[in-house]
Amino acid sequence: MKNLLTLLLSIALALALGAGGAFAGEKMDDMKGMDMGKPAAPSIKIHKTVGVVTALDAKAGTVTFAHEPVKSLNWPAMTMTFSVKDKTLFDKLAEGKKVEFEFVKEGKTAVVTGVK
Ligand SMILES: [Cu+2]
Repeated sequence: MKNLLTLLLSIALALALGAGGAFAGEKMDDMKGMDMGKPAAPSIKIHKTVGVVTALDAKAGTVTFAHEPVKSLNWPAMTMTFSVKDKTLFDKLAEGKKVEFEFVKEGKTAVVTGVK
């Protein structure tokens, strides 16, 4: 329980910092020059699992996975919809395809950050 609380607090903090950073235009520009992919706060935990794409909507930026359990979140296997902000990830997604993917939690939303 304590670990979960710590995780939630760090996510809340990271989101607060992230929201602040969005208004700091200079900082964002600096980040673009660095080859470090998506600007994600280091305290945001990346979760990994395997899932089969059951639906996807590139326009809406969503993908539904029937995914295997996620140990780092204590999630059982389930079918759920994820948000996809990086539209290039749709190149690697297709209905019925089984992929390894990574995601982060942003509040109640799970955002896919990588697809293998
Ligand atoms: Cu799930």
